[in-house]
Amino acid sequence: MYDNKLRIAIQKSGRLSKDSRRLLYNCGIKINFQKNKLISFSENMPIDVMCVRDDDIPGLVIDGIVDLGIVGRNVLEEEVLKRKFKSEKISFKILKHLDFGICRLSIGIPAEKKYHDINCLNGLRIATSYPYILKKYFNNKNVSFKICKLNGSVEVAIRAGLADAIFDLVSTGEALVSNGLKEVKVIHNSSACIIHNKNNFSDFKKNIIETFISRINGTIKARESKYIMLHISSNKVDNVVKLFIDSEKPTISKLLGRKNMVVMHIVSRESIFWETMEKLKNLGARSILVLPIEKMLE
Ligand code: PRT
Ligand code: ZN
Repeated sequence: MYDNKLRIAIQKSGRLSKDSRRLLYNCGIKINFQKNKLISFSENMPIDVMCVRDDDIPGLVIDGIVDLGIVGRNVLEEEVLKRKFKSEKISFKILKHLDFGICRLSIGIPAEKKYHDINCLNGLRIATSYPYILKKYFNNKNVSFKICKLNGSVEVAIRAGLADAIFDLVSTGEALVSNGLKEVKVIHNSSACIIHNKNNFSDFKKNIIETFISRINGTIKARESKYIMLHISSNKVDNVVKLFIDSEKPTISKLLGRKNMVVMHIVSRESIFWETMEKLKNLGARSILVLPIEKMLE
């Protein structure tokens, strides 16, 4: 592998591709993505991006073909269990859990069927694209089942007479309902994550990875944080501070021409809800501004 460039694998097209590209963009990594090109190059950093099917990403990282990968934990876990089953060597580490691609792997059965616990599924045929995760769970519970491995259209497997139950990804649950199914057991929670191979990286690559992760942390923190400005009577400053216990100490300055009034600048670590705004107003705060923060580096 090249030592003078970091190679990152992301999903080519699908549910994670837009967010993965946005993440790179927000971290200041400019990529000139070319349609149908396997590898795209960064214009401003020594980084190449490989656009592939999500299922290939864990393997590319574990085999050391790319340095980093952005993939769902569901796909990662399935690949890891598959390799463990084959007694293959696995070397990777989750560098960062991300806040997109949030979903769960659940068991679905026909809506009219009764369900008490997992034993109700004993001996049934279950359709899934995730046989290893399913097998691990059922083996731990000592429940037997038959597998119907499908790479897509899992939710129609029961109606097509291929299976009695399904084990599939669920986000809103709409797909289950529209296929006459109900979710009876969540087995695995998932979201996207960044993984890397545990191989020793050169100092050069280590530096780029550190910068990348620190920028991701900065963008995530910035997204959750808000910048607040308000005018308040100086004897109410302590009451305002108490409303933002997790925030750093505010900056306070004089308000020109208004004795006993000050301007407070606060960086809040969390979203500001209407309730907090109303509490501020009740304390006598005026000209309350809540602004989004674009980037934050600490
Ligand atoms: O072509 P490639 O192999 O790269 O893509 P893919 O078709 O295998 O995957 P893709 O793009 O569908 O999903 C990529 C990843 O997104 C998954 O591995 C998960 O980590 C994550 N993700 C998040 C989801 C969902 N949410 C999701 N809802 N993946 C799939 N779904 C499916 C779900 O199974 C259902 O069929 O979307 C449908 C609608 O879901 P509901 O519950 O919102 O109705
Ligand atoms: Zn896939």
